[in-house]
Amino acid sequence: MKKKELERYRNFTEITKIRCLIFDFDGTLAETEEAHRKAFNRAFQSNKLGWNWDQHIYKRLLQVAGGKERIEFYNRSFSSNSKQISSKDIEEIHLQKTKFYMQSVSQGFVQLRPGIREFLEEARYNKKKLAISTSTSRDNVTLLLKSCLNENPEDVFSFISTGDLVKKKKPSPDLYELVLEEMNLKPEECLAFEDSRIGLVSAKRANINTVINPSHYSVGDNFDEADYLLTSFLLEQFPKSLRKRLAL
Ligand code: XBP
Ligand code: MG
Repeated sequence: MKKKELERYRNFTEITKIRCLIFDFDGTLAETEEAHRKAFNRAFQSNKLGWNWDQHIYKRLLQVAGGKERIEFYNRSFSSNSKQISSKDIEEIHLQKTKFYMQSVSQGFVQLRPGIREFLEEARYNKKKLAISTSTSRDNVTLLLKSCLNENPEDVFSFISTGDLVKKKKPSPDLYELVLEEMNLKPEECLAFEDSRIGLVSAKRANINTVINPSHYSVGDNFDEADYLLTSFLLEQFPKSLRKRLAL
């Protein structure tokens, strides 16, 4: 796109009214990845795999979206041929991991990130539509939101795009494109909120302007293409340009 056209496009997207805020889930709405990591390790232990993902390796593995895909990647890349496990085993181990993760959510070990609850309330009060775009499963989203928001997720989010609904997870744009399609929205009418590089790339490939607020595991990632960079979801700490864009 020529410089002039890009300028015109940028100005156009800047003036289009934001109708929908699309939130990533893990790492954005809530700091979930430490609970996921511990659940993976519990599942590896109960299957006597001899695997243990510490925080260092897990930061690298989070470049692979999807728990099952992450186990497959680790199995292919780090375990010797003799110790490689079958895709049936991976399926079973991921189911066990999800059970352990859901236990920790039910016990209250995972909470919304500071400011998220108030941000969602303010956005709804100002008649913004809300949506979710996440590589995790619908069950994981439902359980956490029910326990943290005490509301049915469907009453808060108009559409919840989850990993089980698309062929390609992040950084492919599929999860975000599904939100646009299902809610009949144009990319310039939306803002995406993400915590990771693969999430940023996914939203940008769907031509959606993206706000990044790094999470515990994504601090230091490359967010060059982000339209806004936050260090907090507390509204009073949003840059003025973002509050103006959101009309909040
Ligand atoms: C984060 C993910 C998920 C979780 C693990 O998704 O990539 O895979 O790490 O959950 P997002 P599952 O940041 O897009 O919300 O094991 O259920 O995949
Ligand atoms: Mg995320």
